[in-house]
Amino acid sequence: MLLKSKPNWELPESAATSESVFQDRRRLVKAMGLAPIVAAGAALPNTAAAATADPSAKFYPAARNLRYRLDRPLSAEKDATTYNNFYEFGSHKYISKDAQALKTRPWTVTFDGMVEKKITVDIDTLISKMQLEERLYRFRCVEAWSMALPWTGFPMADLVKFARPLKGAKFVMMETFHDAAMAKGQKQFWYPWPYREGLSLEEATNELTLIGTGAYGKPMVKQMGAPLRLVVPWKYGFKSIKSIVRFSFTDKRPVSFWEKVQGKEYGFWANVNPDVPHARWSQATERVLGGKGKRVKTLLYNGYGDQVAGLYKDINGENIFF
Ligand SMILES: Nc1nc2c(c(=O)[nH]1)N[C@H]1C(S)=C(S)[C@@H](COP(=O)(O)O)O[C@H]1N2
Ligand SMILES: [Mo]
Repeated sequence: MLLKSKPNWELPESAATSESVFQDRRRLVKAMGLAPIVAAGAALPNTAAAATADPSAKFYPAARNLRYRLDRPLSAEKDATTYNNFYEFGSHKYISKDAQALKTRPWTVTFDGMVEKKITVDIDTLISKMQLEERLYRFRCVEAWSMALPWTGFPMADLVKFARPLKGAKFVMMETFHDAAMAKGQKQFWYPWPYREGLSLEEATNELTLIGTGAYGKPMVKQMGAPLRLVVPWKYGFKSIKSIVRFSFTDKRPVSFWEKVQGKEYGFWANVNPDVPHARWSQATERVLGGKGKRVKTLLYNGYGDQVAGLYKDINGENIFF
């Protein structure tokens, strides 16, 4: 993000999939009794396929929670899976092939810091304890492009309950894997690996805050942050940390990855606001991915003010919008 984002003309221009088309495809998949491709692979008498199959595939597609509606068409799956920010695999958008090096099983998640008891749990055990649902959310990157996505996951509030933080905990720090042999981008020593992000506990337990385990009715693809990522739709995209291995509860505000790199441009709160420009560009409008260069007005809190504005009413003396 220190680099200028790619100019529009470098992007593939595929049309957005409308919600109804997407639902039809899901219905078709269901009617055919087909689980996603990985699960079908597991059914074959092929041990290699079985060994690499995603054990969580059986939970997809999850039922859609109709409380969360969009004001625009969903982004095409192809756009969401081929235009990504995942600096662990390179500091540009076209990392989807390289990201296939990410090994997502075995995968454990650790809960530590101010918790009743430190817990390390296998990802599939964790997922099996949670109720997965699908939600349609807008997504706004600080670089002023946006998408609309069908996430699958569970409320982060349920994860916090599972972790059993102590009364004095006020924030949760999240951490991505750190393995430079697997993720070549982590050889770029000038970045403060591993990627870290943080939320206040009120933010983490807000109804909108989702722990994403999938998208487009399937387990999360690697380039989008498999097997577990954060989804906070009212904040700039860099807050939505991918491929999480650790949740650490604390009474001190954590310093996030981009805050460490360039704190004057990428703050802790990073709530979307069209009237507060980034240090180097305006945030007033956004380029809709797959929208043939179309720009739309950016909404305060990315349109989620009803749910989240109250979180910030007592925060004084600092800018909650970058
Ligand atoms: N670990 C990690 N998480 C990350 C990033 C990253 O580079 N590494 N990029 C962030 C940024 S800047 C954005 S916009 C979103 C992009 O998510 P997407 O590729 O699924 O659209 O992931 C966020 N989470
Ligand atoms: Mo971003």
